[in-house]
Amino acid sequence: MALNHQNVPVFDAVVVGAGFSGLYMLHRLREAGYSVRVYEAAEDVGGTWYWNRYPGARCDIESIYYNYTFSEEILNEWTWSSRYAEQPEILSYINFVADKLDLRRDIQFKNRVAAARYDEHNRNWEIRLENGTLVTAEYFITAIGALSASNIPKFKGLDSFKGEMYHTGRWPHEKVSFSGKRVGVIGTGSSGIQAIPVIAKEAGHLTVFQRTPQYSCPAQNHPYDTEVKFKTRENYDEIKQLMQYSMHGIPSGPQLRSALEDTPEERERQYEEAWQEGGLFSMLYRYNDIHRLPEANETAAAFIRNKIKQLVHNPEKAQKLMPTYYYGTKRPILDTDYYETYNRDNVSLVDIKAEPIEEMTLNGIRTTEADYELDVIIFATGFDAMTGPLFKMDIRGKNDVSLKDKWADGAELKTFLGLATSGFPNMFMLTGPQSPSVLSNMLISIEQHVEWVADCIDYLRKHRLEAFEATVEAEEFWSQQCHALAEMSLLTKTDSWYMGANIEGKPRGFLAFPGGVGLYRLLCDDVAARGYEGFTSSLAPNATDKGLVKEGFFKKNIDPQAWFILKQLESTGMPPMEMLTPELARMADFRLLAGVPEEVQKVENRTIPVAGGEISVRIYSPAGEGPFPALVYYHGGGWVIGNLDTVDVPCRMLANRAGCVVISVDYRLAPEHKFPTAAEDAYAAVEWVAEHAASIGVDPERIAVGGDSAGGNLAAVVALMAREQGGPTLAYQMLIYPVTNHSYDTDSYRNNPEGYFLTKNTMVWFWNHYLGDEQDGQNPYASPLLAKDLSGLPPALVITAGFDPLRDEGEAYAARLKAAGVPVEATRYDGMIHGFFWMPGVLAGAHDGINQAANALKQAFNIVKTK
Ligand code: N01
Repeated sequence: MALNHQNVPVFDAVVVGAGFSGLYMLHRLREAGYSVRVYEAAEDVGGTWYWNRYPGARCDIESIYYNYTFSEEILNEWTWSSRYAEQPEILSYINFVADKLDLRRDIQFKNRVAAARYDEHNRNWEIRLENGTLVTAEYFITAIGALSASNIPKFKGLDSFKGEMYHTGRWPHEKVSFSGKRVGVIGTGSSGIQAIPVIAKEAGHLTVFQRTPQYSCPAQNHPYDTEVKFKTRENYDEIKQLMQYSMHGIPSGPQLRSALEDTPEERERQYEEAWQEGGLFSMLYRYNDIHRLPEANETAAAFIRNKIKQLVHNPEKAQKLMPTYYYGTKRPILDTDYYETYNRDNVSLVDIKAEPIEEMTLNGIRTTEADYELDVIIFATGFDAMTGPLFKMDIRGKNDVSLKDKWADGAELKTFLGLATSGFPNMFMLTGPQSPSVLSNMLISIEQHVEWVADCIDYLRKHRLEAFEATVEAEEFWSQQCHALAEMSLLTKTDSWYMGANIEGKPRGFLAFPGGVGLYRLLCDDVAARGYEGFTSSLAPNATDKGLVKEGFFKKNIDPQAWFILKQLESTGMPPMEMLTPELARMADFRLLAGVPEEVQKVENRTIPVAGGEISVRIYSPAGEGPFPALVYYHGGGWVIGNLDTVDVPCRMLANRAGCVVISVDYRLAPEHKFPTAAEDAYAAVEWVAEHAASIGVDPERIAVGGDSAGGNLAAVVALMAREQGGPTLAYQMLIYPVTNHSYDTDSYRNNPEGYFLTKNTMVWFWNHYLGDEQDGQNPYASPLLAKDLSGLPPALVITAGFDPLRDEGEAYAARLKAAGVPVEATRYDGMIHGFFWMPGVLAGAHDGINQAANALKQAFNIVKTK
C-alpha cells in the first residue's frame, strides 16, 4: 500500500465485500500484481453465507456445481457431503479458500464503505469508510451481492413487539431456540420455505403469514456417493464448459420440445420424473416454452398445484397454498418437506392477502381478522434486490452525481453489460443489476465477471488508458435488450423481486439480464475482443496510441441489435446448417426473431395447382374495400428451407402498410425438387393470382412480386419469365438481399464469409441442393444477373445488408437494372445482416426495411393506377 502526499492510502483497486465475488476479485488482481484492499462489514468472509444462517439455509444449486472452478487444486482438495450443502458447510468452504489463498491479509473486516466519489482531476476514486477513514484507488469494484440489503417491511408498531425478532438475512451467530415457543414467520420465499419445516419441528406452535403462495419442488437432497464425486471430478473440464455456455450456469438446459406437443399423459410423466429428480430447473427444463407461453406454463403450474392438493391433507390449507402466478416467474424454490409441514398439528397458515397485517402489537401480530400471540417473529421478507445494496452507499461519479440520482432510484437503471454505467469511470459492479447473476448459478457468473474485469484492468494498464467508462449509447442499448428479452418471456407478468415489486415504492422494471449466462459470456468476450467497444477512455499523459480510445458504440460497424442476435444464435450452439440434413435444417424455428404477428383483416390458406402437383399459398388481405393491388411474396431459405411461417410477420406488415393483398407462396423445396421447380412454382403462382384476381379481391393490373434472399431470386426470375413468356404485366419487383448469381467471387463474400448469420458454406450447400448441375447455375432463371438483357423489366426496389455475403450481387443486379433503363431504388442497410427483413421482433432495422418496402410498393401501385 502506498500513501499519497496527504498521507491517504492509495490502492490500485478497492473491492467492497468479501463474499464469493470479492474474494476471487482480490485473488485475481493480487496475482496480477495490483495492490488491492477489500472492505467487509462483517467480522469474517462469506458474504451471503455469512449472514444467512437461518435454520434450514442451504444452497439450491447442486453443491458440485456451486463452487469455484478456477483452481484445480481447490477443486481437488474439497469434497461436498451432500447434493445441496447446508450453510455451515458452504461457509467452511469459503473459509477454506480464504485460508488457502491467504486472502485475509488484504481484507479489512468490520469496515463498512459509506461513500465513494470519483475524482475527475486525479482520475481515481476516494472511498470513505463509516468510521471516517479515507482511501483512494484507481478502480472501485463492488462485490456486495445482489441480495444483501434485507427488507423489513414498515409494519405499524414494529418496535412495540416485546418478543424476539429476526430477519433470515441477518441471522444471529448464536443458536436461536424455538423450543416450546409460539413462532410467527412472515414470508414464504426461498428463505421462508427452507426455514419453516425446520422451525416447525422445534417450535411449540408455528404460524406462517403468507402473502403469495409459491410453487416449490422437492430438493430430493441426499448424501453424495463416491461415484458421483469421482465422475464429476474426472469430467470437470467438460462440465465447466457446459456450465459456462448454458442458460443458468448448470450443465443442462431446456429440452427442445414444446409442452403443448405432448399428450397430457406424457406431460404428466415428464413432470413426475422432474419432481422425483429434484433440482431447481428440472421442471422448467422439461420443455422449451414453459417460461414463454401461458398455456405451456399452465401445464407445469397445474401439475404442482395438484401435488400440493395431494400432499396437504387439509383441503382448506391446500387451497390457500395454491399459487396462481406464472410458474418460474419468481425464483424457483426447492424444499425439504415444505408442504408436508402443514399437516403438523402445531402449524397454522394465515393468508395475509385475505386478512392483511394491520400492526405489530406488544404480544404479536394483529391482522384485520385476529390477534396472533407470538414469542418470536421471523421476517423471511427478502431483500431490496440488485440496486438496494448499491444505494446503501453514497456512490458519486462525474460532476458529483450520485448513482441513486442517475438511476432515479432505479427507474432509470442503465448499465452496459451490467458491469459499468456511464458517468462512473473505473467503477465495476460484480453480479450487479442487468447482469445474469441472480438468474444463474452465482459461482459461474461471479467467475466470469471477475475474470472479465481483471482482463479489462490489465488491458487498460497495458495501453495506459484511464477514466474507463460505459458510453451512454451502449448502456441505452443494453438496457433496452434486457427489457426486450424479459418481455419475450413471462417474467415481467408477475410481481416479483426480479421486478422490484417486493419493495414498497421501488420502481417496477426487470432488474437482471435474462438472456442466459452463455449468451452473456459471448457478448462480454466480444466487447473485449473489439477493444472494449461500448466504453470510452482517455489516454494517460504518457500514452501514445490514440487508436485505442473508443468514441462510440459500434458506430461505423455492425448494428448493435444485429450483433446481439448473432451472439444469441451462436449461444444456442446450433451446428452450421451445412452439417445438417435438409429435414433437420428445416426444423430451426426463428419465430421469436419475427416478433408478435399483427392483425390483418383476413388470412386465408389455399392450395393452387402447379405443374405436377399443388402448393400452398397464404393470402393476407388488408382492411378496406377491394380490389386491392397485390404482392406475390416468396420466402427465403436458399430454396431448401423456409416456409410460410418464416415470413408471416413481414407479410402481415406489408399487407397493412402497403394496403395490398399479400400472397405468400410455399413453393416446392430442393433437393427433393431441384431447379427449376421453385422458379416454375413461383411463376405459376403469379399466373394464378392474375387469373383468379377477382376471387381474392385483387386488381389484376397491379400485381407486384417480391421476396427475400432465395425468394428475392425467385421474384427477379419471375419478372424475367413474365417478360419473356408474355405473362402478367408486373407493377413492381421488390428484391430483398436477393441471390442473383451462382458465384462466390465478390468482396462481400470475401469480407463476410462467416459470422454474420448466412455463411459462404451455407450458400454453397444451398446452391448444391438447388442446382441439378453446374450448368444450371449459368441459367438466368437461376442466376438472373447473367441474363443478357434486363430492359423492360418492372421497376425495382433492391435492399441489401452491409454484413451479408450476398450484398454485392444484389447491388450488382440493381446497377444492371438501372443501366438497362429500369427505375431502381437501391438501399444498403449498412449495419444489418442477412435475414434482417423477417426479424422485426428484435431489429429496429427490420421495421425500417419493411416500411421502406411498403412505401415503395404503395408508390408503384399508385403510378400504375394513375396511368
Ligand atoms: O425473499 P423473497 P427470500 N408483507 O423475496 C413476503 C435467494 N435465496 O429471502 O411473494 C408480507 O423471495 C413475500 O411475499 P410476496 C433466492 O434467489 C436463495 O425468501 O412478495 N409479506 C415473500 O413471500 C431467493 O429468491 C436460497 O407477496 C411480505 C417473502 O416475504 C432470494 O434469495 C435461499 C412482505 C420474501 O420472499 C430471496 O429469497 C434463500 C410484506 N410487506 C434465498 N414483503 C438458496 O436456496 C415481502 N413479503 C440458495
